[in-house]
Amino acid sequence: MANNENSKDKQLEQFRVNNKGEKLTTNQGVRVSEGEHSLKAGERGPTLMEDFHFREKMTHFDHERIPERIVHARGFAAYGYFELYQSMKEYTKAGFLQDPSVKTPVFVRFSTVAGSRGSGDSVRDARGFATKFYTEEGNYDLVGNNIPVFFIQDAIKFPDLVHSFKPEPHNEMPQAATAHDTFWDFFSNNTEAAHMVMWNMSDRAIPRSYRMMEGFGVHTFRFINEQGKARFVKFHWKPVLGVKSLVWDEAQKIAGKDPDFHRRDLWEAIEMGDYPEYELGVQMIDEEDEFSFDFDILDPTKLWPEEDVPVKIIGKMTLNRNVDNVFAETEQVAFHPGHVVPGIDFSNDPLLQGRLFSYTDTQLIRLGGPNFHELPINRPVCPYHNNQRDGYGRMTINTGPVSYHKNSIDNNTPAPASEEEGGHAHYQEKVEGRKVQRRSDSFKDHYSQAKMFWNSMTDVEKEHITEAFSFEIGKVKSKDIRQQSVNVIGSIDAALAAKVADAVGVNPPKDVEESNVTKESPAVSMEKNKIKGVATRKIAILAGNGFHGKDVSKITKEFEKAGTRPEIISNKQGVLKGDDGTEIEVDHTFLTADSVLFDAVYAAGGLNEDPKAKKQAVSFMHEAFSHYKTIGATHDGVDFIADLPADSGLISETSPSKDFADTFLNALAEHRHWNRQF
Ligand code: HDD
Repeated sequence: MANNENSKDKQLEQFRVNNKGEKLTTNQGVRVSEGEHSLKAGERGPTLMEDFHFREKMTHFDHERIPERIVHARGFAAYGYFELYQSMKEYTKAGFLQDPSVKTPVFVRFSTVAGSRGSGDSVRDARGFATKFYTEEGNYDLVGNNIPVFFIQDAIKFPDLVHSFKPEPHNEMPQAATAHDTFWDFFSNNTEAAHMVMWNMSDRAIPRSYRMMEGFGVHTFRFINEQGKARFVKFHWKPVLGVKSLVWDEAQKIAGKDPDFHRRDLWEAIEMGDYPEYELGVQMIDEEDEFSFDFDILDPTKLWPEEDVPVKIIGKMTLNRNVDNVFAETEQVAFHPGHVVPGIDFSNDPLLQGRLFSYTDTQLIRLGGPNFHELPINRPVCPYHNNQRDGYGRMTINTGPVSYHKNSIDNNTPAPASEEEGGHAHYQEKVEGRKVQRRSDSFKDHYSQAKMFWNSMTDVEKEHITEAFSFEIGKVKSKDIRQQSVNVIGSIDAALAAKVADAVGVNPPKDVEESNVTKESPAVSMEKNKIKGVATRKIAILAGNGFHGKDVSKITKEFEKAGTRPEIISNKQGVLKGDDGTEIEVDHTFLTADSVLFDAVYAAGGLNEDPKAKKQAVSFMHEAFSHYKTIGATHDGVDFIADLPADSGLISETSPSKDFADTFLNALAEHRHWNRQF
């Protein structure tokens, strides 16, 4: 049976419940006649244990919370589908990668890594990008991040890494941040983290939107085709809208103004029909070329430069449906890098090998037992049959006496399938060696790709990385750790280390050998790969009564036509009247919105009469300017930006020309105007 994009949705339908219009019952289905008062001995007397409705309601409530994920606790998810552009038959026998006419349903959960479930969305952190493909051959999970490398090389160090970036144990501070002593102590003593930390200090770690970031499978996996030929493979997600980020000051303010910034953005985009899209790319290396690179392709702190191993775009994922219930779906979804289908297999990357243990283990405690695969969100869309039985929360009613293999009673079924019948057979890689607790010498180089990343940055990106290091290490209380951290940076780039040292009050590194790598990989630079566009970007229109009705309506319509999302901000809610009687509904006030929540601002006028509103509008515009955003003003709105220096991102026209909206939109397509930085 060919899969289709709706097969998961159809399966979920049988679990959906809506209580609207129904009578209140207990979980046993008994209707209750009283919902406000517990059973008491006399109106002013004690509550009686006999009140089964009270007991049941209270017990259920007392158990509502489950442990949050140890990492990636804060996340948000959506449904969609994956479609293939071209058959990948030559490289893999994975069923969902054969036929471009098949659409595979997916569920994607995006997350931050360090923060608790209630932490802010816009913190500096890697973002999780976990995709569950509900294929006809079973679930395939691609559990990646928005950064293509990882902090450590061996999974045994994962608890150390996580302990170092989580809030410090003695005072549980800071929340959702690496800017503290233990993380930088870890960094300076575990230099394999150098490359990933460069990415973390870059603007990649403060994405504008989940819709505007890349995803990476990080590890080297294997593709295996029908003939049994294997190739090494790395997976990439490339957002159709391009990769866009916030600026650090803005990100920090958003964490206060709207801690739900990224989940709201994803939710609203899907509700409005602006479906996020990501193309799937693969990099492949023939097994014969395993040792042809100046790094070990099994080392998860290394990427395969896209200039050397091109990314082949093979399909596209579209997210088009929000969840019905965040707990049931987003919270209970259980990902696992070990959920693979025939045609996809593992490599010996020691980080991946350890992950293969950790994920089931964590779900057992988090989801309370071994039957979490039966939760609606986790069920495959194809049937599954085996002799696993019982355990907490078992939902399946397995009939018949047989729960063992081999058996005569059921004619030796369920029986393993041959490869021809679609059975997954582990790739028969030849392995030999002594049992050792050592790391290969080929994993020893910690700095070359960190330096390559630095070499690949534009001046603007370098400046942001320098500031990020200065901020993070500047928050470290121990001067020794600040010094050690700067010394490690010195092994990447001496000039960068000197700047950070100056900012954080320690000495530039002495006797530290700087990496002499000159190689660049332009593909890792956001700025060099900028995709210009305005679709789905949010424009704040500042307006008050008396605005120029004709001009402002025309400009707003042009903004909408271009696919942007304009919203009206004023000093109070309600309806605004223009000079010609045009009416517009206010979306937000200066109290409920803020410039950091928008991509651009247009001051349309009408607010000058009220001195307080004028002040708020001026500060709104100035803040947007300081975050390098596009600013436009017409009519008396131009007064708000009178003292700002002219540049290509500032469009001020008292009587707007017919090109005003176009000029504004072209400037918005640039995303930010970095010339203001220097
Ligand atoms: Fe992990 C969750 C991604 C290394 C152990 N990881 C988790 C999630 C993502 C990643 C996206 C959230 C899934 C969701 O939304 O439910 N993890 C990665 C990547 C890694 C990585 C890209 C490196 C390449 N992880 C890693 C290691 C270990 C773990 C080395 C342990 C050996 N990860 C876990 C976990 C989590 C998890 C503790 C917490 C919640 C969960 O699994 O379901 O098992």
